[in-house]
Amino acid sequence: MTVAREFASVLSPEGKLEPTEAFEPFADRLKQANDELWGTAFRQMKLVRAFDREGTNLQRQGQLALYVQLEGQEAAQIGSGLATRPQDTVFPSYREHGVGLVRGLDLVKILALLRGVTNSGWNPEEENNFRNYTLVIASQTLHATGYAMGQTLDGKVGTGNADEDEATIVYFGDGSTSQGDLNEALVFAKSYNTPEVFFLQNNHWAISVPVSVQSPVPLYRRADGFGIPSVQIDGNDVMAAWAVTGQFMDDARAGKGPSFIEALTYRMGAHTTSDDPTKYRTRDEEQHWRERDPIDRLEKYLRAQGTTDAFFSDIETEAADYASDIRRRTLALPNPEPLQMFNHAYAEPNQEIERQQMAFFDFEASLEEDA
Ligand SMILES: Cc1ncc(C[n+]2csc(CCOP(=O)(O)OP(=O)(O)O)c2C)c(N)n1
Repeated sequence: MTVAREFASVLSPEGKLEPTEAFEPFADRLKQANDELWGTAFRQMKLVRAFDREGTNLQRQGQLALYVQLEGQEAAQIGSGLATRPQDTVFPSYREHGVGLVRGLDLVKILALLRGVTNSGWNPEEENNFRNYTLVIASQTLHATGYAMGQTLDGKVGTGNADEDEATIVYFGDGSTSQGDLNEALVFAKSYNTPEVFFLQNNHWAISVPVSVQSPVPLYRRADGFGIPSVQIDGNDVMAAWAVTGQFMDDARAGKGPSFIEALTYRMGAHTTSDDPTKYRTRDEEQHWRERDPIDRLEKYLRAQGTTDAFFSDIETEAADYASDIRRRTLALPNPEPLQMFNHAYAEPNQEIERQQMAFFDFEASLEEDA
């Protein structure tokens, strides 16, 4: 396994501020941050990890059809999410529970999807522009690029009003880089100079396929071929994720066009609860990444700054309460009316959907007659 040397990083695994050369262009941004921000980042990373473990437990207990684990990717998600502004739009893939949390999404909505009691789950406009999950690999990169083209056409970019200018950020994995959709999205993004950040979480595995099989060169360098500036960052460093994403989102809102971030991170869990990573990866590799845990390293930093034990124990309690509340509300989710699934397929009445709805109604009624 190769880990690139030249990534932008500032917070070392020991929790010390040790900026790498590649971080230098972003170093000034750290002056806009303070320990309150890092305290917030720490809290959110702990909450989403507690959510993640509860989600896994619920699936193991038969309460969810499937669960998609994010453990290990908290810094990439929380750091980049905290660098967005409310007016920005976020296009996630299916593992971005941490970004959803930062954007204020009630994460029970994600579990409702995975429990099979909703087809989609939320209206992005009511959820701080956090779009629905996408299971078809890389398709969201096209949605994001189209949306970002719209932001430009609507005159919402580069007006000089930092409180109103908009940008889009789209999340995808290393496996997505092998899809045509992403490559088409990059072409259109550059051609139309979209206000967009492509945020790749390279967690080293596309299910059981290692990233080394997909690309002999570091993935951030693919952006070069499209003329899109790119940076590889230490994805387990919340400060680097925040600073680099913040810079690129500012550039996007200012009309400077798209950019590409490759966050080197690791999924500590399985691809989903249907997967068994012991079949394809080693304990040594997992241990290597365990020692780079994003939450531990921020805790070390905060403790060295004099953060009190009480701060950490309060968050521990809050995270446990949060997970219990998620469980309680997930188990209380009502089963949907079967016919409801036809309601949101089209905005306007549609005869074919109405025909299917009637056919389904008759089918359901026939089951009751048989009973
Ligand atoms: C178009 C398409 N092809 C194949 C799949 C099956 N599939 C689901 S997840 C996955 C791997 C994705 O890996 P990556 O993009 O690295 O994201 P990660 O799951 O590691 O976050 C594949 C091939 C799919 N969902 N969509």
